[in-house]
Amino acid sequence: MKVKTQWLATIAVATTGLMAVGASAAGTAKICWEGEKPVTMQAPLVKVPPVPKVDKNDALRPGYSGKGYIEIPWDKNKSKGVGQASYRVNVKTPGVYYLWARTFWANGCGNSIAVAVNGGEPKILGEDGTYNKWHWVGGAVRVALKPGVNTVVLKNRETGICVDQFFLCQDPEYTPVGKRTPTQ
Ligand SMILES: [Ca+2]
Repeated sequence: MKVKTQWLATIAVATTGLMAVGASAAGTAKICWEGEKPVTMQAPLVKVPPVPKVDKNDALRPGYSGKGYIEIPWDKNKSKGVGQASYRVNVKTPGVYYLWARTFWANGCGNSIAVAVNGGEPKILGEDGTYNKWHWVGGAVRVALKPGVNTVVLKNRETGICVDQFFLCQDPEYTPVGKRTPTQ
């Protein structure tokens, strides 16, 4: 009887160890939402369409998902730092996520966005050299998400930028491609 009890105890310890390993490995949770659906937004940020009439280069950027995208129209960075858009993101699986955004740099002058999660320091995405087409930027930015509602804020770091979708995933190796189906 004593031997059997020890054996069961060994199995219990081994099982607990395996569960701990599983819990520490990268998860597979993925979250996606549309840029044009903030809960709050201030000028100069706009939802497109309709296309804002700020300067002659303004145009609809085809290839977006959903009903459009959010834009900080190019104004020679006169409004830099002014206005933001905030999103409420529901999280079922808390933990560390990698942040991505599907962006369009409207000219060669703006190629980055700043995003703050749950009131934290804004993280910078972009600063790449892909202009005039929708493409995903990010992947290097890690954020901690809690269960339930999280707040994600798009800041006006520079103008002449568009954001079609945001994406969060737990897998560091995963790279989003094209338009995604929103999860919320
Ligand atoms: Ca969109």
